[in-house]
Amino acid sequence: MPRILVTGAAGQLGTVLVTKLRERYGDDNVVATDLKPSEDGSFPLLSLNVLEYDDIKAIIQKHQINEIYHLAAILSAKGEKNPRFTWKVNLDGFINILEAAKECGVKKIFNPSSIAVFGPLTQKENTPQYPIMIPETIYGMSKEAGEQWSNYYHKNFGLDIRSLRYPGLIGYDSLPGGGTTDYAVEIFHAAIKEKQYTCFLNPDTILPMMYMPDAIRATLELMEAPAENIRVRTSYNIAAMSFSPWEIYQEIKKYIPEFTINYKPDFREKIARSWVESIDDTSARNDWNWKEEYNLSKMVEEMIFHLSPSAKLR
Ligand code: NAD
Ligand code: AKB
Repeated sequence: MPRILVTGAAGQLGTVLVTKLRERYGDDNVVATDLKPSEDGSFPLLSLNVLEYDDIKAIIQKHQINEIYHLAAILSAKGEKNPRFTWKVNLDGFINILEAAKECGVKKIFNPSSIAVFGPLTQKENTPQYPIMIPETIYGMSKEAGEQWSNYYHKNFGLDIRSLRYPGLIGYDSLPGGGTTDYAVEIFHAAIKEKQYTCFLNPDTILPMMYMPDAIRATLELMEAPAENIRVRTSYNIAAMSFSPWEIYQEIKKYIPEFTINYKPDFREKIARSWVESIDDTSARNDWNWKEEYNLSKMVEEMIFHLSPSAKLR
């Protein structure tokens, strides 16, 4: 039975992932940690700052941890406000996890990466597994460097580190934490509550996205795949859908006809334009049988249903 440590567990992904991990492996086998308590206090959380190396080691030893999901990070938009600190949390924090794992004999680690590793020189459509990667945000730089550190610790110290380049994640039971893709969650809450949304991206800016249940399933399937199947030790491309603000608006309007949108692009538009539009995830499909379940229309239907059970469904 795995004994799991989750860092950054109170965030958008951690909130959902911890619940799933606990369903699967039992409450006592999943130690959730973060800087702060979870927003709704939905599960017990220990305090852990990933910049505190000795504290990481103490938690690993005390709870006999043998697997780590390292989610703690500062995302793309928030990261641009304080680049040096973002680099420190995202990269030094990850290296602390790697070193503590090596020292304490923890062999298996999940380290999420992101489509933010791509940059303006990357092939924009059907982006391959190994394209040119010169990211232009500090978040993307830290994630790209983290991928190289994962590969290095795997090759040199035998750590079984696995990773996904998540697209923007969209879910109904947690809020995003300061990214460029946050609009695709905000738009649902605004559509249901205010019937109006001001989008910080242009109407035609296309980004890869994924519905949270697909992201959780991908994570668990990757982590449970036989080690010999894992042939990418930097991070796997993974895809589900791609759309623009205009396209998701049209889809939501089918359920909330009075919903209106306007556009006031800010610095996040430049970040989004530096990323890619669609992803080739053949390696993930071949190596551990990845397949998405949700496209744009199915995701929108479920989001509206969960956020507003009284909304009129087709
Ligand atoms: P989030 O911002 O919602 O949560 C991150 C959590 O990390 C927060 O709860 C924060 O308190 C915590 N944290 C920050 N600094 C910390 C520190 N020094 N020590 C301990 N905890 C700290 O982010 P998320 O969306 O849940 O993302 C989780 C992971 O998935 C991140 O690594 C992120 O890069 C990656 N990812 C997320 C998305 C997405 O769309 N949500 C897409 C691609 C990759
Ligand atoms: C962000 O927008 O920063 C994140 C991500 C795609 O990594 N959602």
